Amino acid sequence: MNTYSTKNIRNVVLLGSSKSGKTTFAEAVMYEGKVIDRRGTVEAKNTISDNTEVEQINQRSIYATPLYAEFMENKLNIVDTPGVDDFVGSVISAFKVCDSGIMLVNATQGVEVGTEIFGRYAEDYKKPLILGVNQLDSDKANWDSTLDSLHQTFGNKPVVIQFPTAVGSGFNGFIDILKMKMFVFKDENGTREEKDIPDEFKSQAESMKSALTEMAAENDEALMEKFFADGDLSEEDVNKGLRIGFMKGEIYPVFCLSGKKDIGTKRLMEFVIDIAPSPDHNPEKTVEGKEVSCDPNGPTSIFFFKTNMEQHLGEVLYFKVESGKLSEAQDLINPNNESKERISAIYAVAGKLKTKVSEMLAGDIGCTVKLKSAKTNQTFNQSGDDDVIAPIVFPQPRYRTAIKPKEEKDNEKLGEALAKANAEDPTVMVEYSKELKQTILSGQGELQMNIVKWHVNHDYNIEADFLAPKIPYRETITRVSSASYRHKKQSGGAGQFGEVHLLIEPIVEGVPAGTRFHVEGRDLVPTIKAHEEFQLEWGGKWEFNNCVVGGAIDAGFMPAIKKGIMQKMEEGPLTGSYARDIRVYVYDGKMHPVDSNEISFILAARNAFKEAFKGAAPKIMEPIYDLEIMVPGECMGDVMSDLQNRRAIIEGMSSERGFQVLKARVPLAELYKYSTTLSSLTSGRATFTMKFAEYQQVPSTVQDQLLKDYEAEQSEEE
Ligand SMILES: Nc1nc2c(ncn2[C@@H]2O[C@H](COP(=O)(O)OP(=O)(O)OP(=O)(O)O)[C@@H](O)[C@H]2O)c(=O)[nH]1
Ligand SMILES: [Mg+2]
Repeated sequence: MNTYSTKNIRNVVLLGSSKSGKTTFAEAVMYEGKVIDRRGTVEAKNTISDNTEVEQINQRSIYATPLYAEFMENKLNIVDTPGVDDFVGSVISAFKVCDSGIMLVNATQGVEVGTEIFGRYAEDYKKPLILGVNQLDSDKANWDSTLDSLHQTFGNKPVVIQFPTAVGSGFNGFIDILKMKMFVFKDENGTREEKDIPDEFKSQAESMKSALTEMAAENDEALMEKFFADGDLSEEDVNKGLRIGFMKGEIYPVFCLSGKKDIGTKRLMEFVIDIAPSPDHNPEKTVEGKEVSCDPNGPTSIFFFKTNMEQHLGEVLYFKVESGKLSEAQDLINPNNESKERISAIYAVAGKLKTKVSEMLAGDIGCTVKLKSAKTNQTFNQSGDDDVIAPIVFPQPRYRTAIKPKEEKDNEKLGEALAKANAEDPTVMVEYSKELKQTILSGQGELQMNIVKWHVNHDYNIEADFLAPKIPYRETITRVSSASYRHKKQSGGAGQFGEVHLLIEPIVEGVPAGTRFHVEGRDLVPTIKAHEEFQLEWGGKWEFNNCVVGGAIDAGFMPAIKKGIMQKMEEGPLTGSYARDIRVYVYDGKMHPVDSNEISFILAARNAFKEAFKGAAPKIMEPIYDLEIMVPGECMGDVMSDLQNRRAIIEGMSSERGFQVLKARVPLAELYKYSTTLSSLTSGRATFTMKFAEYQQVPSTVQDQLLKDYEAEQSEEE
């Protein structure tokens, strides 16, 4: 294979809702690029893109798959992505290394939620977008309504470059407004004929052409002048103006396609080579915000955007050359650990096909193997250069589950399998929660979790179960309370003696600490001799006040008293959850000249704290999440009534490009498998994000149930 110069590379992410036909279209691109001489199908499980066993079983893309085609003396790298937003992490990684996108829209459906979601990402990342109206050969295809939905979603950005002469089984070509020609396809292998536009379509084509020309002219002053002088522009000039609008993200050119019948593929590829930006238009930034120029003569720098375990190859790392030239056997430095690593082999990638090359220039995408320390999101540099490319930012999880091996002995191996799942898809997060005593797996959705489980079982031979994840409740108090406790033990030898009197009050933001209390039948105005505040690692805080006067307890025992209280805070008296937001005053106590020691005061403080806690109207607190749900208008009623059953508080509603956006606060306890329910309520047309907001007290009915559950659990364990 040739070495392609930066200017002759196009990196394009292939986007679209689930089943819009991305993988099938990618197959046609590979065919037109002569990478393959026969096209596979998703059904026959032999496409070049969906080449992993798990993708073939599920008949859908799960990973971002880079593919290339050598075409018109350029290298076209396209990255096929999954359409289900459980795998949005792959889409985000693909965006990172691509400079423009092709969004496929299924002409039988029009805009779907995936179109909307990935369209938003394209806008956020400022990547120009081409819209391919696909599956026009399908009986249910509808060009007009698909176009309407595109305008509803993207406003006046979609600009028709081609329109079909017929849709459904008769779809065999289209009128191309840029070329002012009709393209007719004679077979299902992309063989095309360019013809004059027939009379019946002439006036439509001409009026569209003049609108397009004017729109192209509007993007550039010189073009505008030319347009006014001549009343027309050459194809080259229209391309130029179109390109300016396209690059600014103001024009989304619309194309006609049938990926399955290879209609329109090649024409779209030509357009991409003509119009889409080469990688030097889109320089990366370092973590410090410095621009890294995509210059083949600069220092070598490569960024890893994907990791995958592959048969026969082991761990494969996919990279983009961000700057300079990468050569076979080149030594690079991993700035994270200053270690040197040799890039032993470089491959150009077309899914499972890997072609060994000797070098790659800035902007190109490839993969390598046998690296010791490389991970997704790392940068490797030529020695002397320590630029670190800003990492890919992955979304917050919105699905939680606990996972447990059927057999205890598999615990360690399960950890290994889950670490691999995280390496391959960084939106899969794994945490062993000491507090909940569960391995919590979180990510984007149930389907994604099932894929993790499949890998655990298939690759590691571990049988594992998903369990409902426990909720990290917190405990706190709502009123002042006091207690005293004497710990005394005399059993021959040295005895133990410690007595602690303490008072606790809730810490409430904005409410000052109390100054006068009523305890043990008298008024107490604490004289604070020492005050300390502690932020708790599980959220919230606690304060400790030593108010002991007259030497009742030696200051030397205060650390033991704090320790005792802290032990009880770690295991809340109500349900064993962590306690928080409590202010403690130790105001009296007793010592014994011989028997008092550390352990005595730890135990006295623990018990006094526990007693006081029980009398302080304790409450259980639960984590509350902010949800933002994007729903098609007609499903709004169902989504709302479901939310009401989840103790949700609706905070706002707005409409955005044909969808309703609902904001709500919902307790985590009510969100188990929410994404699955939402999907079934809306036939997969809604999506949402969730973010931790705060801890709030649970309603009393919920508290009663939790106390009962805890009691039952305790007696079971006894
Ligand atoms: N009629 C028709 N069917 C198509 C076309 N393209 C794809 N399909 C069918 O649509 C289904 C989905 O195709 P894929 O290529 O897997 O779609 P995808 O967008 O890659 O789907 P995900 O990877 O799941 O997001 C398959 O059954 C294809 O055969 C097309 O142009 N015309
Ligand atoms: Mg696919």
